[in-house]
Amino acid sequence: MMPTEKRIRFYNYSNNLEESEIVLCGIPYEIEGEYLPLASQAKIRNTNFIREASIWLEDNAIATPTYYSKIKVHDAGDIESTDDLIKFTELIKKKMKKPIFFGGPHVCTYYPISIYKPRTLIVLDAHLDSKERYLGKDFNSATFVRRICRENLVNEIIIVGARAYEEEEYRFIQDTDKIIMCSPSELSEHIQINEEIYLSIDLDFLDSSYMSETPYPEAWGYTPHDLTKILKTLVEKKVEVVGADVSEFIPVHTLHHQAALAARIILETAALMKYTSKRSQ
Ligand SMILES: [Mn+2]
Repeated sequence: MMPTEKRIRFYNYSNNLEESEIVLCGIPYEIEGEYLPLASQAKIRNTNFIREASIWLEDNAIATPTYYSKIKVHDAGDIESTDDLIKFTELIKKKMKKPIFFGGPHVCTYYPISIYKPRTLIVLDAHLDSKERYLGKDFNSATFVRRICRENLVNEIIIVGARAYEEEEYRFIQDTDKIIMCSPSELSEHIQINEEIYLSIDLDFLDSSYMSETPYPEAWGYTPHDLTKILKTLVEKKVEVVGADVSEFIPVHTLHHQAALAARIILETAALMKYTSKRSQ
């Protein structure tokens, strides 16, 4: 029912749940039955490939003046079903912890959003994920932003870095005043000081030359430096990050350096959460 304990813990974090403010939870790509042909080609589970890469990373945070080892993080293992994801997120919220979900399909963002209902959802993504239907279904990683919008789960959705979409979903976004599309450099003007946010990072936000271990890689994209600037913007705005995810990782080619980049992004997200947290100041 609850996430399983794994032998490899992310970044060797050994803190237990009670003493940690931040809780990591892996999501295997198979969870929603999405993109199974590609997922089944992966030679190793996405979450454990990232965990293994994380062990060898150095300690300094890049966007915030801290060290990863100073952050109390609990690795709760992997979620195995969406029912478990819902139950686990409810438990973490009740315990007033901040979750970071990693590796899984982007549709999984819907569940923590429906439970935390943050004021603002910030999505870094090459895509809009706002289609009416995709592959014959109205709920999956290409449509879930539209559902969050329709169900009024948040006040505002800011999509940063989108560069690949259909006319129909682009029009939907233009017609709603709930969703803003912007570039990384424009993000600052759309966020209030102390804003409560959930941060969702689809790894295909990065240019496909940096990140190809993702099911829908896109060129004309962004660099890790652009991501650092975004994180620094969020620090300047003193946002309160209630939860986050780093999604869409499939190690089909077992490219270690890309797993290491994904692991760094997870650690940077934890550092942002810790550094901007009102509770720990
Ligand atoms: Mn996406």
